[in-house]
Amino acid sequence: MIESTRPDHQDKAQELLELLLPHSGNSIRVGISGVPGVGKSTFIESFGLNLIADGKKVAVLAVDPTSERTGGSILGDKTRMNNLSINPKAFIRPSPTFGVLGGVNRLTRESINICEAAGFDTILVETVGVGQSETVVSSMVDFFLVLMLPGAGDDLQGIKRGVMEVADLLVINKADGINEQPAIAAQNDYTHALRLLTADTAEWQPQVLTCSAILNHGLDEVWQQILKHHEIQNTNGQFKSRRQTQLLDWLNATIEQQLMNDFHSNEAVVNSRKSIRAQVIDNTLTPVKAARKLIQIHSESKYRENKH
Ligand SMILES: Nc1nc2c(ncn2[C@@H]2O[C@H](COP(=O)(O)OP(=O)(O)OP(=O)(O)O)[C@@H](O)[C@H]2O)c(=O)[nH]1
Ligand SMILES: [Mg+2]
Repeated sequence: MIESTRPDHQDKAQELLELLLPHSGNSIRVGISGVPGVGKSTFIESFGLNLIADGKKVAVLAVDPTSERTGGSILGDKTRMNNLSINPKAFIRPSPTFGVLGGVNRLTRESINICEAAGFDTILVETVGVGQSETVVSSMVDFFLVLMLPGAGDDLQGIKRGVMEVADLLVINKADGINEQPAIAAQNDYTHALRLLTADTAEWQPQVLTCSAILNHGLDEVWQQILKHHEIQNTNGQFKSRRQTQLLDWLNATIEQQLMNDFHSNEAVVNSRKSIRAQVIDNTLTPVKAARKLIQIHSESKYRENKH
């Protein structure tokens, strides 16, 4: 229902979500990012099965920054999550293809709430580490984990500054076989790099761990970090305030998006826009006055609409 673009479905979906609100929120939300091929799906398969063995219920969602444009979707095949995808304690939802009203961003947030109401206590949100997707995902989770490759640490080329800033934990995956030593070298390099970026006084110092998703090595240490972070944030109140900030950001983003859509699709605005733009280009009207004029046209048209 929430994936439907039909307006009546949308209304129903929002009613449903409202009913579910009191039952959602009780989970740890973890974002998992990393370049294509780093082993995100393999990691989630092993990690998710460990959690289930520990008595948890695990939901896996995906944010695909490219799907809105191309219609592609990560997690499309589920082939790297063979056992997890058939486990009754797991729910895996691929990123929807394009056409979702308000975008994949909205959908993932709403899916998180629905999964929580359905009793999933651990939500894993997978995203490919490209473009803005890290920022988007880190703005909807409690903990942001970045998977890295061994060897890429030599000159730190593999990591973007923006990612370092949102990461709560870096994990060098594929630390097995011939990659075991390079993984430890990368761990040292990233540890030094992170120290330069984070203040000594910060209550949470992001660590760098190594793991092998395929051999299921080192994954328990990752979970321990998540639990430790959760405990600290619960104690100092940051868990609650981070979630509140996220809700308000979402509210603001939705308002902006809906107002912009309404404005740009307004017939009166569309009719006047061309000539007003021309005056701006001609330097006969300042951009600010032009904007005010268009906004005025929009309000007047809304006023007339309401009177009818
Ligand atoms: N040696 C080794 N190989 C691994 C490990 N984890 C994943 N791989 C392999 O790396 C390849 C990519 O793994 P995926 O789990 O599909 O990676 P991904 O990050 O989900 O990739 P995309 O979905 O394309 O972004 C596969 O061939 C995996 O078998 C690991 O811990 N060790
Ligand atoms: Mg994958």
